[in-house]
Order: sequence, then C-alpha cells, then structure tokens
Amino acid sequence: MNDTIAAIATPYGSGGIGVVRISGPRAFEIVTLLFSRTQVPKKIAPGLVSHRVSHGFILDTSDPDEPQVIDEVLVIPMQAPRSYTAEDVVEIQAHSGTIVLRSILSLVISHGARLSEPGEFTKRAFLNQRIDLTQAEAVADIINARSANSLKFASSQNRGELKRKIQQLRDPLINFLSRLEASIDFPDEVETFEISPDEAKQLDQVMEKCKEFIQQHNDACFLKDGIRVAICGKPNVGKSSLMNRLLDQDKSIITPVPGTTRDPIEEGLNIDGIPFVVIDTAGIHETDDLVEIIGIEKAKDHITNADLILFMKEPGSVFSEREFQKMIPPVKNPGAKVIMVINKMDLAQEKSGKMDLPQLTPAHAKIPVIKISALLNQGIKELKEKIVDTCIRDLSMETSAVIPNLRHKKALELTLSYLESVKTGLAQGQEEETLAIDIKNSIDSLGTITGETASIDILDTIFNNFCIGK
Ligand SMILES: Nc1nc2c(ncn2[C@@H]2O[C@H](COP(=O)(O)OP(=O)(O)OP(=O)(O)O)[C@@H](O)[C@H]2O)c(=O)[nH]1
Ligand SMILES: [Mg+2]
Repeated sequence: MNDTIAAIATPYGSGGIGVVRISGPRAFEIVTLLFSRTQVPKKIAPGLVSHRVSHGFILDTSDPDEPQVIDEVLVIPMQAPRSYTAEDVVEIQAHSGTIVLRSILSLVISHGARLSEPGEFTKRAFLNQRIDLTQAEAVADIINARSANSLKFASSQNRGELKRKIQQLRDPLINFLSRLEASIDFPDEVETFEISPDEAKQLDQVMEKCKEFIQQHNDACFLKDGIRVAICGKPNVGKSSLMNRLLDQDKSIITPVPGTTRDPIEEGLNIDGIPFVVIDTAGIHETDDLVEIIGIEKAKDHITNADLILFMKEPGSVFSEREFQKMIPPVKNPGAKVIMVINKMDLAQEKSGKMDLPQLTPAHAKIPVIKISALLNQGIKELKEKIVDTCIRDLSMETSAVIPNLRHKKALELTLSYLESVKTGLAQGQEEETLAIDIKNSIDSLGTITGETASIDILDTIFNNFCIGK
C-alpha cells in the first residue's frame, strides 16, 4: 500500500480516448516528471492542481538532447482522499492505441511506479475504507452487467444498499453479544442471563431477514448469470434454425441432414433487458453413432441444468408422454419451466377441418404452446414474449433493491446456522460462554460480507476476478 501503482484503465485497442491511471504517494511527482504544458521540456515543472484538468504533452526525456513527444494529453490529478482509491491519483487521458498507452505506462513505470495487479485500485479503495466489500464487488458487477436490470441492482449495491442492510442485521447481534459478555465478565453484578423479549424478537427478525436474502439470491441470481434456455427436440425439427432466429445471427449450422448439431452451442441473448443464455443442443433419438451419442448426453446435461426448456415439435408429429419423459429428464432446478414450440408451421396441413398439430396430453395441458416457422421468421416475437412471461412472472424483482451474490448467500447461510444454534442453546439453558461464541461467529460471518472480517483469501478471490486498471 506504500508504493505507487499504475495501469492502462481502458480496453486494449484503438479508440477515441485511453486512460493510464496512477495511484499512490508518488503519483503527482511521477506525472510532474513526464508531463509538460508545452512540446519542449521546461525547467519549471508544471504545478498540478487537484481536480483540475490540465492540457499538455507526455514527454520522454530519457535522452535529454532529444526529448520525444509521446502524445498530447489531458491530465486529471486527484489529491487524497478525494479519489477512487482514497490515495493521490492521476489519470492521463491520451489517444487510445495499444502502443501509445503502453509507451506512457512504461514511462510511468520507469519513474518508479509498479504495474498494478487486477482490481488493485478497487482493493485500495476497500483497504482505505472508502468502500466496503459489497461495494467493491458491485464495481465488477457494474462492469459485467448484461442487462438493464442487473445494472440497476449492481448500481444500488455500489451505492451501499447491501452494506446498510447487513449492518442492520449486525447491530442487534452486537448489542446482544455485549450484554452476554457483560454477564460473563461481571457475574456478580449481572443476574443470571436471560434473553429479553425484545432481544428474542430481534433475533427472530435477523434470522427471518437472512432467510429472505437467501431466497432473494435464489430467485434472482439469473439476473447476473442469465436465465438458461435449452432448445431440445428430435433431430431436424429446426432447433438450430430457432437458435439463429432468436439470436438474429448465423450461430448454429443448419442443414437438412438430421444430426447436424453435435456439440451444444451457447450464446447470450438479451430480451427486454433480461439476460438469457440460449443453448442449441443435439437432436435426441436412438442412435448407434458414437459422436451423436456423446452429443445427446451433453444435450441432456444442458436440459437438466436449464431454467427454461423449449421443447420443439413439428406438425404431423404426435406428443407422447414417453418421448417427453425421455427428452426432459428430471431437472435440477425445480422451478424449471417448459414451453412447447411447434416449428415448421408453414408445412402444417389442414386435415378434416383441423391442423395436424401435436396435442398435449391432459397431464401436460398446462404447458404453453407457441407456433412458429423458423424458416419464415414467423412467431419468433410471440415466443420471445412467452419466454419472458414464463420466466419472470412469479418474481417481484422491483421490490427488492439488493441481490446477494453466491458468496453473500453462503455467509448468510452460515450466519443462520450459528443463530439457530444460539436459539437452541437459549432454549436448553446453555452457558453464556457458548452462546457468546455462536453469536460472535454469526457476527463475524456477516462481517465477511461487508469485509470487516474477510480473510486475505476472500479478498484475493474477489479482486483477482477484476480486470487490470480497475
Ligand atoms: N419448412 C420449414 N423448414 C424448416 C423450418 N425450420 C427449419 N427448417 C428446416 O429443417 C431442416 C433442419 O433444420 P435445423 O435447424 O438444422 O434442425 P435441428 O433441429 O437443429 O437439427 P439437428 O441439429 O440435426 O438436430 C433445415 O433444412 C431447415 O431449413 C421451418 O420453420 N419451416
Ligand atoms: Mg441443429
């Protein structure tokens, strides 16, 4: 934390503007050595005024006889603690090109800065207590947001919403612990310890809240990862054609030959701001072809893990209970849903006053049916609407401002288990010391969410997933 770090903060490649970011005690000094308001070095170093943009040039003066202009830049100095890391920070806005930014970065490094590790700027913001761990994690979520909704939740977490909610859970536990500890430390002054009705109520409320947050994670984690939609059906029903129509791009290979798709093909798709991951799978049928058999196994894996299954049929085919069971093995996600998609409607025949469409059996009568022609691009809009409707119908996404991630969820589960053991302990008249240990553990476990009690390992895992320069 005592050294000065630097990195290119913008994506590699050509672009309008690229930023080199420097943070640490020597940030101002280093930039003063490189930066000049004119194209020739001046004896008097330019004074950098915090939070004021300066225009000038980055000069390479390693050969004093022939100073070289690297780029025309804007420099933004930000004095501690009013910066992203809460340290002295300077951002150099240059033209964005790999060579120009690298040249500036190597000059900065040659003057004594060190190349930053992934996420090190945000890590410093956390270690300097400008943000807590949930806010740091939200930074990564904002960068990786795949839909307007996930951005909304990440941004609210970044503003400290989750931090506040976790603190609200910790406060009553801390009060309870201090009363317990007082009765341990001063056994003569405090009568035998008994939980007050207020404390009992608060304990229940904290447990309820933990459960609510865990449920919120389960309900809405798809907002970050995307709802998994598997397209399945017999060979040649048009799964790959539907995949390409949904994505509006030629992603999967389509041929009239049954058994074209072997490997599952996955692609992200955004419908109405909700992220989906669509998976095209191999046609499922009996076969001796070794490659196809492997493809079918993989298809079944994806179907088992899907949140939504598009079960494809053709006109003229029959819906059978057996085929359905075979095609859609028991899914891992109990909330998984199915839509029957009848494709090739352009080929549907009118037979004795009725279309020759597969009919659902009474046991499956509730499965929604959508008729499409992937070839003619008909019914795709209706299918997308049905997909959204089916997936988010039961969710009250708007009411909750935060969505705990998997790490938070695990910490909440641990908290809950400690609190359950406190409750049992209280009911059984357990010693104060034992109760205090469980309460303390529950507080610490909540603390890992916000970072008060997070281990180095937790921090490393979180920040290593960041990009360099963030
Ligand atoms: N008439 C008609 N043909 C279609 C339609 N959708 C797909 N096809 C044709 O059906 C054939 C198979 O299409 P695919 O999309 O490759 O089918 P698939 O289900 O992915 O097949 P496999 O990967 O072999 O399991 C191709 O010749 C498509 O052009 C449709 O809506 N109408
Ligand atoms: Mg295919």
